[in-house]
Amino acid sequence: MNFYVMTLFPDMIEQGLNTSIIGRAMEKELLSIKAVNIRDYTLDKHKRVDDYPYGGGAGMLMAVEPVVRTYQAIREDIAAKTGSTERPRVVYVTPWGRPFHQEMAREFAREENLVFLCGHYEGIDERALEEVATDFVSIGDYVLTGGELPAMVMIDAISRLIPGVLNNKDSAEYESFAGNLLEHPQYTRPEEYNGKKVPEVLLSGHHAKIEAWKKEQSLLRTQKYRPDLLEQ
Ligand code: 4GY
Repeated sequence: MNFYVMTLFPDMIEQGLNTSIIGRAMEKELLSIKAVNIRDYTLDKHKRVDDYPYGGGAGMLMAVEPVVRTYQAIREDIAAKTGSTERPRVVYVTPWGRPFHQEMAREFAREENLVFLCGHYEGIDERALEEVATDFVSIGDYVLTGGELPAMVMIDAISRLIPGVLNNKDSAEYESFAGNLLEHPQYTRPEEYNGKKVPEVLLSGHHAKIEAWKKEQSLLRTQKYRPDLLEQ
């Protein structure tokens, strides 16, 4: 999978995603992440990418031209790399988008190329969104200073679903949200800490009992913390 991120802060994307599991997946060429600086595509002689909103209001907006030109450059890159001239899905990350969830991550994980558009300031000229965006997605009901963190959140969630990214074949699905249940409590050594013992059943070696315990604990945890998941 090839990710592209249209951003004014490419370092943030590169620094944030080059470590740990995602970093190793890039080394293994299971995925690539290209952060494209929107400022490189402005035609303004002072390299400005923002301007005042028509009709007034607080703050500045990202102008249409640099965003559309960045998008065109990405399409050329995709064509050169894969031969594909299809329009890639372009996700605009915004608090007014559809709420991101695991099922959406699974759907995006099937794309060959996926583009994220990160806004800053007060947002982006609507005509740029009309030209390039295909999906509008939010990571939650709060307002951040830019779209980079949400884009990174989504890239992380999508990447771990790409075959080969996690070393354990089972781990991508057998986790919180897999069957609309939260994950059971987990323990590693030591067997006792501060008088707290690891639940007996986990040391029993009795696989059927262990599975039953995990199921029950998942259910209890879901009832306690996310009863809404059980109603779905
Ligand atoms: N929450 N989910 C979010 C966000 C910041 C101004 C548009 C969110 O997805 N994005 O808070 N984004 C704003 C900042 C431009 C994006």
